[in-house]
Amino acid sequence: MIKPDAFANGHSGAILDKIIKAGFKVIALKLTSLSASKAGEFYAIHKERPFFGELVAFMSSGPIIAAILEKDNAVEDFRKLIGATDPAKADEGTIRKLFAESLGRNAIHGSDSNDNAAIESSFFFSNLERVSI
Ligand code: FUP
Repeated sequence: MIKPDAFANGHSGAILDKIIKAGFKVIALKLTSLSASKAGEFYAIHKERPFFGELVAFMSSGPIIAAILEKDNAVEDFRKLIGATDPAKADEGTIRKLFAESLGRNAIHGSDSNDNAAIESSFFFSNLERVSI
């Protein structure tokens, strides 16, 4: 998911270009926005954390781009491509290093396991909205 900061700052095209050039196939793609309620549902795992309110407010503050990506070893390779959660700690050349504003406004989300990738894909997309490649 391209987050509201990266969308608002005009980085969506450059981010998608890096993702495709890194070998990921786009299986589904959607420009949308999250209500506070949907953002809270997406990040429910963090609901007891002190930053939850701020996270929900940010994630519902503007458009996002959701995508399903396919590649061998996709979860691990995508997390390498996006870099550490805090852009100040992200490696040079990673998407968060290049495009994120801060820990809370960090440009992009990537699923952290195959199981969560399946859950998060179904959060945004029906089967009709996915291509088979
Ligand atoms: P990541 O898997 O890299 O997206 O990171 P987490 O699941 O740990 O965190 C989800 C989001 O919560 C981050 F993208 C940004 C936000 N967050 C904060 O705002 N403060 C923190 O201390 C940790 C996470």
